[in-house]
Amino acid sequence: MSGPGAPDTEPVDCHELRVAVVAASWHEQVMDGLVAGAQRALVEHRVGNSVLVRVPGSFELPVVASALATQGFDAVVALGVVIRGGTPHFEFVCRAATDGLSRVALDSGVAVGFGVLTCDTEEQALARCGVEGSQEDKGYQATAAALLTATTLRRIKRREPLG
Ligand code: DLZ
Repeated sequence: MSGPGAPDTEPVDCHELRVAVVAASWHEQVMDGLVAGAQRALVEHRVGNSVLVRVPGSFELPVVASALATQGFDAVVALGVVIRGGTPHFEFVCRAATDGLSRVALDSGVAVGFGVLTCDTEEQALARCGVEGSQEDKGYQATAAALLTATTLRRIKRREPLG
């Protein structure tokens, strides 16, 4: 699931939102691309209040995202990359990150952007992380999705018109 079908939305003004980006540290070049994409999205959506928190690996994303989601942030963007090796470790880390981040969103009611790449090879990850030569920019996309979701949640809570 990638590439074609991603929405082409114009950045909206999110200057009122407080946003946390939590980023894993494995696979430095890919992570640098994802973090840069997230930061570009924050600027384009005029987010003035944001923090970047690093964690060791993607397995640690949910617990830190959960802590941030309960500290008043309007959106939490989780960034990581898991690359398949020769052991079942890949499945365990991917599932922990995916299930954990879904749970954080549903339990907290805070918008969580899912920017975790799960790839067979580093080449696939580099093609998706927004560096020169990439076809996709998943750090930007995950951040834009979290900001739009946070804006919608804010409107629902304030009983403002939707749509
Ligand atoms: C252990 C591990 C492995 C094998 N691969 C990755 C990876 O590709 N991407 C990633 O973000 N983290 C990886 N980790 C580390 C785990 O996410 C976690 O940090 C450790 O198991 C310690 O809890």
